Amino acid sequence: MKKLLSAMMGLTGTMMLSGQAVAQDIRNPAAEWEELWDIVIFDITIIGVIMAIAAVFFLIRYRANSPDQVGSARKLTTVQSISFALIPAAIFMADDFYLAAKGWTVWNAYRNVPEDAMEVKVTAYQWYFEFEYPDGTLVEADMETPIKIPVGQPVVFRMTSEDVIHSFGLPHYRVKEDIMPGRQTYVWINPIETQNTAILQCAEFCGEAHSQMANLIHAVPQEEYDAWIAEVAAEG
Ligand SMILES: [Cu+2]
Repeated sequence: MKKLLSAMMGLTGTMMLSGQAVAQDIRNPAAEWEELWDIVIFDITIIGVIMAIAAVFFLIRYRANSPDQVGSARKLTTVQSISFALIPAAIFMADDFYLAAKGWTVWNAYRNVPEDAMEVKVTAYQWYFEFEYPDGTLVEADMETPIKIPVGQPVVFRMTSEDVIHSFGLPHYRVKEDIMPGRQTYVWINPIETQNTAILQCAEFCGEAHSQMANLIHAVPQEEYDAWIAEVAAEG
C-alpha cells in the first residue's frame, strides 16, 4: 500500500512539474480550453456509444425467454471477476488522468500571467466597468463606445470593485473571474487576432442594471490602438 501511495505521489509530482513547464509555453489559454472541451466531448461521446451498443447487445443477446428462466453462465473465478471490474476501470481512468493533467496544465497557464503582458486596471461599479490603461488614461465604456486592446500582446486585467461583487465575463476569450471589494483579482487574455465582437458582461448578479453592465472589447492593430488611446487621453 505504501509503495502504491508513493508511486502515485511520484506520478502526481511529475504531472505537476511537466504541467508548469508546459504552462509557460502556453500563450493562448482560450485555444487550449477550446481543445480540452473538444477532447472531453469526443471522449464522452465515444464512451457513451460503446456503452450504449454493449447495453443493447447484452439486452437482446441474453434476454430471458420465460419469467422463471435461470441463466446458465459459468461462475467466474475471483481473479476473473476482479479483472473484469478493474481493467475497464483502468482504461477509463487513464483517460480521466489524461484529461485532468491537461486541465491542470491549462489552468496553470490561465493563472500565470506572461511577463510581457500589458496591464489594464479594472474597477467595477454599479453598473459599469472603468478601465485604467498603463499611461493612466481612464476609460468608461458601454455597448456603443468599446474599449480597445492591441493584438499580438497578452493583456492582464487587474480588478477590484468599489461596491458589490461583480464578475468579469469575457466568453470570447474563455475567461471569467469574480471582482470583489477589498480584493484584487486578475485575468489575462491573448488577443492573437483582431476582432470587434467580444462582449465583456458582468457575470455576477449585482443589482438592478446588472444585465446592462456590458461593453465591447475590440482587439485592433497596434497603430489603431495607439491612435485610439491618444484620442481618449486628449479628451481627458
Ligand atoms: Cu456587475
